[in-house]
Amino acid sequence: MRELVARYLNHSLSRRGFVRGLTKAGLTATAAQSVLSSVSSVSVAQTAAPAAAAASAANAAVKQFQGTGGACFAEQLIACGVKYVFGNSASEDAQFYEALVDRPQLKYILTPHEGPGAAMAAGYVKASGEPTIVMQAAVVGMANAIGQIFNASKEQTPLVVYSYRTDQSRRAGRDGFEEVANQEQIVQPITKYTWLARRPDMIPETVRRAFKAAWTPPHGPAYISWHSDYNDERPRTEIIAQDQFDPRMRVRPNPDEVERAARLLVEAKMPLLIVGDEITKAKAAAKAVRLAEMLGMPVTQVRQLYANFPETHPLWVGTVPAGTLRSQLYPKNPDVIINVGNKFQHNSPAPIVPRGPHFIDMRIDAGSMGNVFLTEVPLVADVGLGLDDLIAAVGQLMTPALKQKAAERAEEVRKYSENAKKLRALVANSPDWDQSPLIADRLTWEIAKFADPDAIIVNEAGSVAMHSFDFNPLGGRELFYYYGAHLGSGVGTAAGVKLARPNQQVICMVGDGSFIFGPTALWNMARLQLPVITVVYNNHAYSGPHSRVISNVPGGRMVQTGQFVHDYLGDPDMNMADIARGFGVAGEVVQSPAQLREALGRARQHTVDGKPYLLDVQVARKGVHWADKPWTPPIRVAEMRQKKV
Ligand SMILES: Cc1ncc(C[n+]2csc(CCOP(=O)(O)OP(=O)(O)O)c2C)c(N)n1
Ligand SMILES: [Mg+2]
Repeated sequence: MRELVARYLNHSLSRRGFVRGLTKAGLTATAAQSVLSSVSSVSVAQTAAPAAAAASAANAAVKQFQGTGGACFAEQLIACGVKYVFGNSASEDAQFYEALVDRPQLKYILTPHEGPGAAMAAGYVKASGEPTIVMQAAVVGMANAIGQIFNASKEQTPLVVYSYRTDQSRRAGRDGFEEVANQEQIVQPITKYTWLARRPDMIPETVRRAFKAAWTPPHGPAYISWHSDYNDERPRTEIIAQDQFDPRMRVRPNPDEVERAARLLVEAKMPLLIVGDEITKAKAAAKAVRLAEMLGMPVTQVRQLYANFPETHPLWVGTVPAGTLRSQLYPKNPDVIINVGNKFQHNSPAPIVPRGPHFIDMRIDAGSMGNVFLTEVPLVADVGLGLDDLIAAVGQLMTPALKQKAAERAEEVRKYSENAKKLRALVANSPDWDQSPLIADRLTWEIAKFADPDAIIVNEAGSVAMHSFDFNPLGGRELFYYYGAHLGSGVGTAAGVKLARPNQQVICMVGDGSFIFGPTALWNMARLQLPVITVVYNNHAYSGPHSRVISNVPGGRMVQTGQFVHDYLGDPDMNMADIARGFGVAGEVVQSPAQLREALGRARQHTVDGKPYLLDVQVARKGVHWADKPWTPPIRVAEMRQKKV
């Protein structure tokens, strides 16, 4: 009966055919008439809405559409502004692929593994600010994408993900092929919106809700799904443009709080600005600079995805070294701290901002406010608009005496930051500077010297310190850091970033361990002609986990015996240039600093010619208790073999 109702509602069955079907199914003529009248009221409501919409010129953005579920899906994606679909083959999406043939504006990029594929989509979203969708085959494909959905959730990336349910609506619940109960709930804790559409005609609305949830600040991933047979049905439905359902949450802060914040800032002895990713997302770095300059206020950042303030600016005092502001060398005792756009990742029991100083907290992510810090001065706002208001309020209060005070403070900060810059440059004085294999700091320094003034650095280089780049969100070098920390994102992210920004140099710095979690995006670079330079810091090890294990069990048996089961990736050594070649990307292994410069030259030539290139740079293992040839567990099946087969 359910099928009859669906066919009647989507106009593939006449009234007479519907009643005949019902009586055949065993209903009496009266019961069949009663079902007809209740179903007809739904049908009238469905068709009345389109009629009203057509009458209204203002509603031109609402389009009536009838086609397969797959075509409805494609139509709604186009209406959402999607240009690229990142997918991995899913046979039950056949009608969607069919719909793409005559919709060339929707371009499908096949990614051979869902993890790097989702990273590529996320990289594209982050670098372009444009919507996209990632799709995979049912739960089997979704499982591979979960790591990147997790990253998107941590990084607040508006990534929309879809996979159908292989359990079709008429056989679900029987533990069928690729079926898992409550598939969509697997990702619920790491998405802003998770939904299973219950009818084919609900596909576009479900897609719209996913885009609305993902793209309403604070951003985050959304996951949608439906029974795969819905893709084959032919519902009649509405397709609606994105701007018609965007709540346009670009909000200004509470004016009373702005006034209080301005007063605290101008009266502060030593204010401190912490910048966060919402600044980059709102393209508000110039405003953050303006506020800092008005007040002669030093600026810092704790762990984030982007570099949100020009690192060459004299008010920039460097990133907080050890997670909490207590570890900050300068200023030692700020009395007013203002956060603009950082949601804070607390990695120790102590709050990042200590209790004591006044705390002004400006961000759109109200959900992350008031959890660890007190809401002394909460400025819930789009940080671009919030900074506008705060700059205006501070401007009103600035007397000549206060301006003088700010100028003196700016001079003090400048002295500190110039000195800190000199100290940072001492990295090149390391006694191991010219050694082969290279020390990681030398490699980073060489890349920084080589990179274009507006290069984009995608960094997933494990335990490597970032220095020497002088990132500058105001048109200089940009950083995409692996904040989410599910490894295997770097190469995919770099591919997506290059797709979004073809006219900027993109360099991917990646640890060997991280690289091997997700190299398949190299194939996308080769196929799409994405000239990214990938540099692998190949220390044949998990250096970070090595050091962290020792700090957890400092004098234990592992240290005494040198038996670390978890950290050595050599024996045999992996050759990343060979792996790249297999994906159609040229590259080479680099042993020494001298070779590196020449190799970087070849990398540049390849990218100028439109081709990606990979450098597998041999990097020294640093840190305590590394043997030259580390021990590996003596599991050798050769000894167990009795037959030479
Ligand atoms: C998907 C995933 N698996 C495991 C980890 C745990 N983990 C953190 S760092 C790391 C090793 C990274 O190695 P590499 O990229 O070579 O950097 P290195 O530590 O050598 O600098 C691992 C396995 C993780 N973060 N993500
Ligand atoms: Mg490594």
